[in-house]
Amino acid sequence: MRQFRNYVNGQWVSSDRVFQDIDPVDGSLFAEVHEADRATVNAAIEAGRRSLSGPWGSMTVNDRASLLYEIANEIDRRFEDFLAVEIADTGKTRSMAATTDIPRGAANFRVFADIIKTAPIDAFRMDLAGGAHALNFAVRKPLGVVGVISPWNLPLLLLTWKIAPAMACGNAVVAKPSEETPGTATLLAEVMDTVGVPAGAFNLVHGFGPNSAGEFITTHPDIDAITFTGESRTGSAIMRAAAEHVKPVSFELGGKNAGIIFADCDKSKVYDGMMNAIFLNSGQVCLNSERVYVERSFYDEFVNELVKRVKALKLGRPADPDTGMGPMVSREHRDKVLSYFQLAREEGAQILTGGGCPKFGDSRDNGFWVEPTVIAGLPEHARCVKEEVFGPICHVTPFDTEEEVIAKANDTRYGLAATIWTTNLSRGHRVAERMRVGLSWVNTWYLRDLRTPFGGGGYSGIGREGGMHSLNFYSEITNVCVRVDQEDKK
Ligand code: NAD
Ligand code: 6OD
Repeated sequence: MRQFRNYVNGQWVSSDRVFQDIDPVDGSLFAEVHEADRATVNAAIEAGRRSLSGPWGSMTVNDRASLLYEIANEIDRRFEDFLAVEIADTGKTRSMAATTDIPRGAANFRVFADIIKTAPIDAFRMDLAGGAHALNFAVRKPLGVVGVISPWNLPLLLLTWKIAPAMACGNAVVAKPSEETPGTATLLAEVMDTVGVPAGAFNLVHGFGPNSAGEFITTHPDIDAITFTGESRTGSAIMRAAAEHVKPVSFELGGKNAGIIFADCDKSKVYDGMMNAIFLNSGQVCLNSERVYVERSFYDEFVNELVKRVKALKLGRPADPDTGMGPMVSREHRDKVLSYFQLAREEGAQILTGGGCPKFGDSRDNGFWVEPTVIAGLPEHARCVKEEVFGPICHVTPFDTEEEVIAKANDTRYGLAATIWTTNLSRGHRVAERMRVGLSWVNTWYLRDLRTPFGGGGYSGIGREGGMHSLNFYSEITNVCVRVDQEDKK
């Protein structure tokens, strides 16, 4: 049986407590995972601290950037290993893992290597009375030991999205991947080992949240910052833990995102675009549109075509090129999504398609599948319109005016993303800017330039990462102010 172990101070660490890593396609056992106890997490944090005054701490920016490139190249070299493990952990389609998850895992290291090498610093000259002046300039230093806690939906992509800039800035990292998807994080530790990342600069611990590795990291007084992606409720628990020792936090949390379809949208693009926005990764992307608003004159046509396409979506094995959707990541998550299908019925929704579990007549019946689902007819205050499901479901509603749809889209405690479809250029700009979100897309969705700010407000998060925003979070910036007199006193 494959074993996923902890990686601490450049050594592989086993545990006598192991938990199971299950393949969600058919419920089979894929691997055993070694849960880090408190002593192992403490050792990881201490190793991180020591690395800052060892070879890792004395590397130049250029040397660090070269090492990040080597990590990216090694991920590329082991592409097929990463692909196989990511697929076994998540059940996602091979096409998605091969075009998004694994290449982005490598790209995150390259992008932040490039950005740190060219990152500007603030500098201000201040003239003083009597002809003297002062020169102010900012010095970028690592924060110290950063705790990285990540979710299961885009395991390698989201872990490296935080590890790469943290390491680019010279921090040591203690990373905890989701207990559901420990695989590619373990391969990443192998990569760090292979390319010679100094011991202690990167540490990996496996486990759960409360009373396990997640909590051991977030409550540790010697962690200098916490960067977290996951559910809003977990963010709230981590924020309480971080408050005790006044630690900076960067949070990328949940969403209940709106898709807005105007009748003048490009009909040759909107269906593919919205099928992706709703169902990519089986609806398990924080940016997915679970609320779809369609201008009334186009509503019937749009909904009929959407439902036709959803019915044609093939639920299949990851390697099958015809597969359009995979399973939910776990039994627990499948049950949560099914409970929302049930709630939709109780709230009086019309189920336009889906709403149940598929039957395959083969081993997939032991996996964690649900049907892609479209519902309609609920009032805006219904729980299914307000709460994040994080599954392959959307609620469709007609609207009449731009003002009305902006108000409805913004009527949420979340504030992550929106996608707007129109051929009216001014309207596209206008509506995008009025969305109360961190990310507005027009005539596209989840198109990413890694230099841009990424994140959300309200229940969707705290802060922005991406490009210089990441560097600013993962750095302690010291302003140095030097007084320069016009002449030296004799
Ligand atoms: P989750 O919050 O259950 O778990 C995320 C991570 O936190 C896991 O590693 C888990 O073990 C750990 N954890 C849980 N409780 C903890 C605690 N008390 N202390 C420390 N660590 C703890 O989230 P999930 O189910 O893995 O992911 C799905 C959620 O993530 C959805 O809400 C989704 O919207 C959100 N998400 C957001 C973004 C974004 O960029 N905004 C990206 C991906 C996923
Ligand atoms: O693409 C990214 O950088 C990113 N953070 C994506 C988040 C997706 C949420 O599920």
